[in-house]
Amino acid sequence: MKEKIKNLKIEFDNLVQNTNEKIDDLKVAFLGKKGKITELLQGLKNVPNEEKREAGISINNFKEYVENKIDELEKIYKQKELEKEINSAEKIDITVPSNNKLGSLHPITIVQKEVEEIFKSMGFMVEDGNEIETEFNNFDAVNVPRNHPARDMQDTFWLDNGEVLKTQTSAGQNRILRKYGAPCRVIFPGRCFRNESVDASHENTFFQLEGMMVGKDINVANLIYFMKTMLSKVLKKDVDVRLRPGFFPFTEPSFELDVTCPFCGGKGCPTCKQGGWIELCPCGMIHPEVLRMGGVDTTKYQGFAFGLGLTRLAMMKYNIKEIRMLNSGNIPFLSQTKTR
Ligand code: FA5
Repeated sequence: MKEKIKNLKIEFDNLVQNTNEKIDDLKVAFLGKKGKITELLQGLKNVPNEEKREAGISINNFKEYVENKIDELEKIYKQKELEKEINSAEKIDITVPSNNKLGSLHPITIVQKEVEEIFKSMGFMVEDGNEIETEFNNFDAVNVPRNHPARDMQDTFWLDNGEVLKTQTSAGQNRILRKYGAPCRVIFPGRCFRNESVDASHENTFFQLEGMMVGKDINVANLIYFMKTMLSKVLKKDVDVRLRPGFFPFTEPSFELDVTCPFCGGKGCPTCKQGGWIELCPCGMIHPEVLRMGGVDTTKYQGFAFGLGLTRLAMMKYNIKEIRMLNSGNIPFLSQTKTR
């Protein structure tokens, strides 16, 4: 047995010298189920009893030697592979002159900036919002109690920790009211997410721009004035607006605000489905419960709020018929709106 082990060790050492990265073959040949070490172990039964113990120890020592050597070879092989990868990886030559093609702003960003400037000129502040919101901010704080059917109006992406991907910019209302109190004029644009089927005019990820004005004697006429002024400026033509009754738990009364179709001027065309009006911006007078939860004294103050569909507004402004183009990352399409 001793002689056998000695010869096998010589054979193994020779193979290790010339393995040429065929480590797996070596492993199978020596450590595999039908490998040479298994064979040695099976041969133990033929060894005289008085030599069995010593032979067993020798085989195990040899096995350990082979295992360690193979481990070592595997480590060396991995290191070599890594070095190969690093050396062949794409190298960036920072000395090559640029082709001068700068990126362009996304159409939605352009419209967002325009709307922000218009509202700023009317005394509004611009705030940021979170994309992950607490259930409280997204629903409870805007008067949508637990188990209320209104929670089903928006298909929500829930996170494992019970928070949500913001379904509406209205989720920022409570935080803004607590931060600024009354009176205040604030807009807060943001990305929203809804777990709904995507089609030419619905995305699961889109932008809204929320606005709130809280003060003394604020009424629906103020709401109409600000919306009309903003939309005329963004669309660069005089537009009329009209209000239709709507329902939102966080506004009372609630409205759907329509704008005269900017493509046909209200005469009727395929875009407005011949009606002459396009639905653009749900809005209403802030529900007293929402103001109260935001710490505002409702005996002194009222306010209006609106939730402009910013993605839809960008589509209208640039005559984009397919909403999916906006999230497509298609550079030729996105760079058509030249402004930086
Ligand atoms: C809301 O989200 C309310 N939070 C708006 C609001 C704010 C009302 C303040 C009153 C006061 P709604 O679910 O209708 O409402 O969405 C508002 C706008 O977001 C829509 O008019 C539409 O322009 C846009 N929008 C909604 N869902 C999608 C979608 N899947 N893809 C693209 N735009 C969408």
